[in-house]
Amino acid sequence: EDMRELKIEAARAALGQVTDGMRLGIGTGSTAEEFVRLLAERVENGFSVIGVPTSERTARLCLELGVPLTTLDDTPALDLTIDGADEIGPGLSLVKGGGGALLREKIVAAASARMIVIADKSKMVETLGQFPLPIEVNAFGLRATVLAIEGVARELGLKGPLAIREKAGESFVTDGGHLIVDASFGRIPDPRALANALNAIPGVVEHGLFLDLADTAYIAGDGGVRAVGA
Ligand code: DER
Repeated sequence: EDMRELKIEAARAALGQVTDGMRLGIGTGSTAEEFVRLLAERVENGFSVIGVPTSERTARLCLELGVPLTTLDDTPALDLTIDGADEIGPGLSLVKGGGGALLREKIVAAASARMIVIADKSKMVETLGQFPLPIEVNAFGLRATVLAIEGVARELGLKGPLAIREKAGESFVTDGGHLIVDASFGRIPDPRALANALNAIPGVVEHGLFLDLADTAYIAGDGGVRAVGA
């Protein structure tokens, strides 16, 4: 099947977990957008949900398709977040941030009682790190922050180029006004140790290691969709 079909199947499986009246966190990326499209159909048929979008991009799609939106200020406790991932590793550890929305995605996921990840089978990995790890950094002191990231990586035996994410020849700027450093470590054997070390760097706003956040993943493959537990 083509990739889009797989994303739609994973999204449809997650939709089955959404019940009337739920307060949702709505993810970012092409798979999450298939979920928004399916959710919008249910809303058209009288389903009542409200959602907190994890990016301006997702917000625009929800507005266009009629999915009712709210904010975390008005709705600080969410029932369920549905989002994609760039990599899904052991214990449903995730690398996220390929779409640049990792800060709002993690804030929304952390405010939710449950998090379901939807993905095609290509996202499943034995060890995280093949996908460059997105690290959201404050623009102030960027070079010092990059040095600090290199330092903690070296201490953890991780090596690999760091790149400031660009878009159309300029530095990519997130919805939150920050920059993103993509770290190509290749393999991250101990994601928890790296997450803790990155969290201690003042200039690091957030990173794309989502650990102990996802409860279930719906993975679409050739034989259909399978549910993977944490
Ligand atoms: O940026 C993100 O975290 C997205 O969820 C991304 O990781 C998945 O995007 P995709 O569904 O388009 O692969």
